[in-house]
Amino acid sequence: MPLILAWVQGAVLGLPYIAPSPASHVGAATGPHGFPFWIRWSHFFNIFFLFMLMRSGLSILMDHPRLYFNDDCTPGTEWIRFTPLKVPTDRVWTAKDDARYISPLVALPGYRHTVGVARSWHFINIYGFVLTGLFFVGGLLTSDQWLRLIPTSPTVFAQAWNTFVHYANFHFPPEPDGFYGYNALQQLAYFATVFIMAPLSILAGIAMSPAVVNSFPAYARIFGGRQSARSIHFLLLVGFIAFVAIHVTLVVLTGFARNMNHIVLGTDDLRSTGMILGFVGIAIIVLSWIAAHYASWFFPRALQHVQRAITLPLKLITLDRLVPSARYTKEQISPHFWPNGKMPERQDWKTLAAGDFKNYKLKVCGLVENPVELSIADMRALGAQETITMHHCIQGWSGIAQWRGLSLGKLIEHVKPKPYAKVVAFYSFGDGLYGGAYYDTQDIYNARKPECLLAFEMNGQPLPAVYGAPLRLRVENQLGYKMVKWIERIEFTESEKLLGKGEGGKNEDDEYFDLLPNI
Ligand SMILES: Nc1nc2c(c(=O)[nH]1)N[C@H]1C(S)=C(S)[C@@H](COP(=O)(O)O)O[C@H]1N2
Ligand SMILES: [Mo]
Repeated sequence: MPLILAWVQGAVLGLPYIAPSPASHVGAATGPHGFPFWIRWSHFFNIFFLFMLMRSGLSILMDHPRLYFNDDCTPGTEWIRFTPLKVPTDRVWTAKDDARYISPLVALPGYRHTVGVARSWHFINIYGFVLTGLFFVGGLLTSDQWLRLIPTSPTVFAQAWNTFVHYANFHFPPEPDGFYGYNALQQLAYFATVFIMAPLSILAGIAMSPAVVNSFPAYARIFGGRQSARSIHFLLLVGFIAFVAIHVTLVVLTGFARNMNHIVLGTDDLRSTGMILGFVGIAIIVLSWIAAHYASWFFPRALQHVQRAITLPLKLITLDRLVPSARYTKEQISPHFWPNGKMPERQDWKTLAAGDFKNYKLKVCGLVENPVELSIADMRALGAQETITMHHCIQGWSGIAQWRGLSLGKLIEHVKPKPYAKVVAFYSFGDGLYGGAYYDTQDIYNARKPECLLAFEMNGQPLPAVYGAPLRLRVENQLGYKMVKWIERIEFTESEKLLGKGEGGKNEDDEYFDLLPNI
């Protein structure tokens, strides 16, 4: 649309006049001069971190390759999908079945079912991206360099439009020397990238956190809801890709050697040194991608631990403090709720299922004064509680459902854990994707939170088999994989390190997921 307007204007009225900017007279300009070291280095690190985020983001996206503007993610309601598949309706189609392959040439690490590793990269690099951004903006605001990026007069919009008409008609407007200042459209583009797109990406990212959304649903609503936030996060990725493509093209077409000397060396001349060093910089960035793939395939456990070391302390003092509180209504319950996981194949579960779980007894054992075995009726007698919450799967989909069950806090009171019991482990009748019983853990602090339930009802009905009958966990400040379905027994222990491969759960052990996924 703007393109057509620009063509019509160019054809009818000719190209608009653009007043020469003061910056186009070399040396005569007042205002910011040149590119000090902190601009040049933050430019480099920004490329480095932005590409890490974009590439790992693509891997995360493809684990649930559909985007929605509604929170229930009903198949068919997505506004865009990156999978040729329609969701079959004649059989159970889990979110895991729906995950796609993406080439490691474009995504980090790429391939299928690598969301855990991709998230490690995403969350490690977000620190670098944010620190680089703060460093850069700090430099801008404490020098006169802010004049480059922040428009000071509303005429910038008219000038930017005129510049756009030139570009749209394949004509270069008179360019100021970027060493002294930018043209109006360039200024607006840089301003939007630094001061709108980057912060908005971070804020939309936070609007996908289960801890935030289930404590402050209103925060997600600023973005139009949790899935809308995911869509916006994606659209901003598209925005960054478009910016990079146009920016690089124009840098090349408007005096490549001079432009490269500006941003690499901080000089304003026509030597080829900047270009050569620039290519070295690009080579370093490409090598960093190769190194990142190497680490992903050969040291995923180390990567998982680095991510944990960097993010866990911050989560413990921020997101993990939030207490989820159900704030959804019955009307908001999702018509569709993606199932996930592998149905139990064990004979004892099948026998129990055939008898409607009347003979089911949950075993609670380990470091407790009062080990018990409880039927569903016993749990009801202990006192049932109801919540309507939003489920967040690590893959990206969400769904709202009502859950009824025994508060874990009450069970903890009832069984009296020993003082050195710190962790509660939930074992499933079902297996994980890569074999071996599915299990996961919670620290007692989270297990005691009011919304933490052992649910035996979903949306007013006994828990259906695919959703975890007879009993499943609900911990609303965390991601779905922590919520073990088809629970067989619960064990209190000193540390998650004593169980499985020691990472805190089946997915943590086998797919390098986070121990504490508040986001
Ligand atoms: N036993 C078991 N529990 C499990 C899983 C699993 O594979 N096995 N998958 C988890 C994941 S990844 C999610 S998102 C939720 C899905 O719950 P739902 O099927 O009710 O949507 O269950 C969790 N609990
Ligand atoms: Mo999940």
